Amino acid sequence: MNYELYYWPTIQGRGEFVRLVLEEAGASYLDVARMSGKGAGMPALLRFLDGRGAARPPFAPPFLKAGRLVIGQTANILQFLAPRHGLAPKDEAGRLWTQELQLTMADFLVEIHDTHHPVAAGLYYEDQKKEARRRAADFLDSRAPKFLGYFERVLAKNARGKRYLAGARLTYADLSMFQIIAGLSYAFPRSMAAAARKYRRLFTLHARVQERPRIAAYLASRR
Ligand SMILES: N[C@@H](CCC(=O)N[C@@H](CS)C(=O)NCC(=O)O)C(=O)O
Repeated sequence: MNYELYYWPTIQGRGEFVRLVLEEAGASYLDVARMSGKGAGMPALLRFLDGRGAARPPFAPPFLKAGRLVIGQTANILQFLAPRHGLAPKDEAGRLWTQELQLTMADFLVEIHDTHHPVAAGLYYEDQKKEARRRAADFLDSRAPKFLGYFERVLAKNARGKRYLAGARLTYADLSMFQIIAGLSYAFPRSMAAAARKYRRLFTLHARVQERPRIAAYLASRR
């Protein structure tokens, strides 16, 4: 299947969680808003948001077009894609657990985002720097350790081995955790350098994902 990913063209954002699954799967996809020409670019993305592009319009990017399906909400997209490409557990309990981890990462992501946009998502970081400083301090003191500590424990408790978050094999939750650690390290380099000594399993997972041949090729590419 030829997938079409729709996401804001100039940032990684939530689109990156979908890209990582598509890249690890070796799937064929178009990153539509980053393309130019007829039926591509921002106009193509906006058509869906203003309701012209689909009978079931997504609220916000990312969304994925797969044949006639248009699927919104990051965790929902991943839950659709991953089993089709061997990136989700086969049993129901394993699938539910993987999706639970993904949704907890989605909660974490909102809090990460809000460190730079504590007053309003629509305002530039530069317009809310004072509030961002306060929010980031609390985030680094209490919220980040709570989330990171939780995921570190999940890795330690995995009865099927300590390499991945859910079960014995790589799942979409591991790809997303790679991106969470990468994003946090970009946003908070000093705190995350210290965190690397505390949350060793998570950082090892980040390195393990980064070294996977398809992910390494993707990270080295212009994509
Ligand atoms: N819960 C949704 C959130 C989607 C979302 O907030 N997308 C952002 C970009 S990462 C956006 O464009 N939001 C527009 C808005 O909230 O008005 C998901 O996980 O996909």
